[in-house]
Amino acid sequence: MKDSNNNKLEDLRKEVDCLDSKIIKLLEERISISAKIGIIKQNLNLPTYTPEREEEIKNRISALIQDKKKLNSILKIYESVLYESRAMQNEFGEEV
Ligand code: PRE
Repeated sequence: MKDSNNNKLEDLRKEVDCLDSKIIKLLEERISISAKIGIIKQNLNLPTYTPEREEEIKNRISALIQDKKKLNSILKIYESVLYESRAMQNEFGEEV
């Protein structure tokens, strides 16, 4: 029983590692694109923070989440993603 639980734990952690690798790749891609958006906004003299676009993103992802029990957690994660996206636009916009 203990052995089988240990094996299961190891397998599940491997799955988490595999998902983390994919998430990191996608987050890096998202940040790069957001930095490009940041440069265009700078050129157009637009503010980094666009609340109506963030609302649209949150509504869109809320509709995509199938298991509504996970909705609040995922929305919280997205709050951080958007917060950091804005910070990156301000910090690294010129480098991309
Ligand atoms: C982005 C970042 C900041 C804004 O407040 C809204 C959205 C995002 O990361 O999705 C990108 C962006 O700047 C934009 O779409 O206008």
